[in-house]
Parts: sequence; C-alpha cells; structure tokens
Amino acid sequence: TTAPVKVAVTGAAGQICYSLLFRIASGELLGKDTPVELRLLEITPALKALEGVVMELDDCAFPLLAGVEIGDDATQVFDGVNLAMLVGARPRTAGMERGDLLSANGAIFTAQGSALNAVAADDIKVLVTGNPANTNALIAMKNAPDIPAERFNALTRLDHNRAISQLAAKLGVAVTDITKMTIWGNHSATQYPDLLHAEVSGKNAAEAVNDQEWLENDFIPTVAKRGAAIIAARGSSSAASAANATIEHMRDWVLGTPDGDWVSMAVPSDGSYGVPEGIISSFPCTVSDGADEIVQGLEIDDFSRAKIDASVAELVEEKSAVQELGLI
Ligand code: NAX
Repeated sequence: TTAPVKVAVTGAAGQICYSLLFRIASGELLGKDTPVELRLLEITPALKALEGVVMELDDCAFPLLAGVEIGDDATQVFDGVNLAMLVGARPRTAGMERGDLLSANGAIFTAQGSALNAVAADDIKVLVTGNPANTNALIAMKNAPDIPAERFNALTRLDHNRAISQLAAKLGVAVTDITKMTIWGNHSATQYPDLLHAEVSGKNAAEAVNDQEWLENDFIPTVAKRGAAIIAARGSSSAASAANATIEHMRDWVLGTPDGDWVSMAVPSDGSYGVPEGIISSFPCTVSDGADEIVQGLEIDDFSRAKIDASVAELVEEKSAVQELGLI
C-alpha cells in the first residue's frame, strides 16, 4: 500500500471546503488508489464549526481517508505536507479600503508562506484559491524563499471552466469538444478569456463562433463577471464550482494534462508573452512529471495584446501595493 499523501487545506470550515474536503477524501484529487491525510487549518473561532465538518467526514467512512488533523497553528498543521490548498482568505467587507484588504490578506499569506517554508515536505505544491488569489500566492511565495518559486500557483481554473461552458453553450456542442482554452492574467474582472487559440473539435473556436460582437461584448464579460452573477442568483459566492476547479487544477498539476490540450494556471511568470517576471499570472500550461510549463509560440494579435497587457498591469499594480506595505 502507498503512504498517504498529506494534503493541507485552509479555510476548512468555509463554504468552498464544505465541497472540497469531501471530494479530496473520496479520491477525486489523486485517484482511487491513493490514500490521503487531511491537515485542516482554520482561525480559532471557526474550529468548533470545523469539528462538525470533521464529524461529517468521519460519517462518510471514506476508505481512502487515512487521517484528519485540525488546528489554528499553521506550523503544526503544515508539518510534512505534500500539497497545500490555500482557500481561506479575508473577504472584503463594507467600508474596507483596498489597502486594508491587502494588509489583512498579507498577514495571512506571509504567515502561511513562512510556515510552509519551515515545515512542508520537499515536494510541496501550493495552490492559492483565496482572493486576491494571484497576489496572495505571490506573497506566500516571497515568504517561502527555500521552496522553488514554481511550486506556487493561483487558481484561474474556475474561469477556464466557465469559458468552456459558455463557448459550448453558444455553439451547441459538448464541453468535451472544446480544447486549448486559455485565461490570461489576473483572477479578476480584467482577466482575458481567449477564444483565438481555443479549438472546437480541432477547429479554431473564434472562427467557429464568427461573431466578434458576441466575443467582445458577451463572452468575455460573462466569464469575467460570472462570480458576481452567482452571488446575485444564489446569495453567496461560488462554492461547489470553485471547489471543483481547485481539485482539477491540483489534480492536473500532480498527474499531468492530457496530450493535445492545455489548461489555464496562474504561475510565476518567466517573461513569456511579454508578461514581466515577478508576478503570478495566468497562462496556457501543460504539465508532465509534476512540473508545469507555459505553452510557447502562440501568436498574440493586437486585440489579445491589449487585453493581456491590461490584466498584467493590474497585477503589477497589486504587486507594488503589497511591496509598499512591506509584505514582500
Ligand atoms: P468562506 O468565508 O465561506 O470561508 C473562508 C474560511 O476561511 C472561513 O471559514 C474563515 O474562518 C477561514 N479563514 C480566514 N482566515 C484564515 C486563516 N488565516 N487561516 C485559515 N483559515 C482562515 O469563503 P469561501 O466561499 O469558502 O471562499 C474562500 C475564498 O475563495 C475567498 O477568498 C473567495 O474570494 C475565494 N474564491 C476564489 C475563487 C477563484 O476562482 N480563485 C472563486 C471562488 C471564491 O470566490
């Protein structure tokens, strides 16, 4: 039998995790042959609620769940972990300025970055879902100098999946007919979902759509503002779909992407496509042997260039804001 993989999850008593933890424990992250041990981090006032979630995990009697530990001390919870999903973050509340939001999250992600640096396993991979995800991932990365930078990713897979779903609906095709979708930039309203390189049954998606007006004024804003539409309809933010995307990103990062396709991942930029080094930005990526690589050689036209540049400019600005706050 294989040794259990230790998976840390933060924000474990929150709504995304109410879906995420059960799917990890049932084997959807690493497959039906790999036992997992959950290490769940929460803030002290949420530990009681988390105990209730753990009771429910117990009550599922998941064959692959080798153990669950909970706590409010990152250094204890992250000890020896192989994978970390950083979901917990400080949401923006009424009256909060952007600087307040960045400092509140900065405090969380500096502490978690340095705890991972101190105690995580050598093969650690860290995926940040908590918003502002790209910049939170950057803060954690900069506070973990002994962990290779490329082990820090942020989540744009939900945006990626939303883009696939919208395109499939527009063309009346199955989601499985769509490949090579890309989200560029920040997980925010400036993100650029790119149809110019996507394919529908192997043919160019933008040509298949053949409707620039829909692409610019319907598709892109619908994908970029989908989070707000979910809140308006459901009364709370995306949870099950965010958990699904978090699972899919981490699963592909560990097990690899399929031949002939790629996924969107926010990774530390290596300067590809004119995106400056020093930020964590979303790119088309493939994964093999547990290492992600930015897909090279895509042609970027003027329309895409302007969209990518705008989202990247926002990331550069977020980076200088956290630099000014002394967080990185
Ligand atoms: P909830 O507010 O339901 O849960 C967050 C949990 O995090 C709470 O239980 C809170 O106690 C905990 N927490 C806060 N500080 C913590 C700390 N220092 N250590 C450990 N736990 C801590 O939010 P939920 O709906 O689960 O969303 C979580 C995060 O995901 C939010 O930041 C949200 O904005 C973000 N999202 C990101 C998405 C993405 O695609 N990247 C999409 C969905 C979601 O909006």
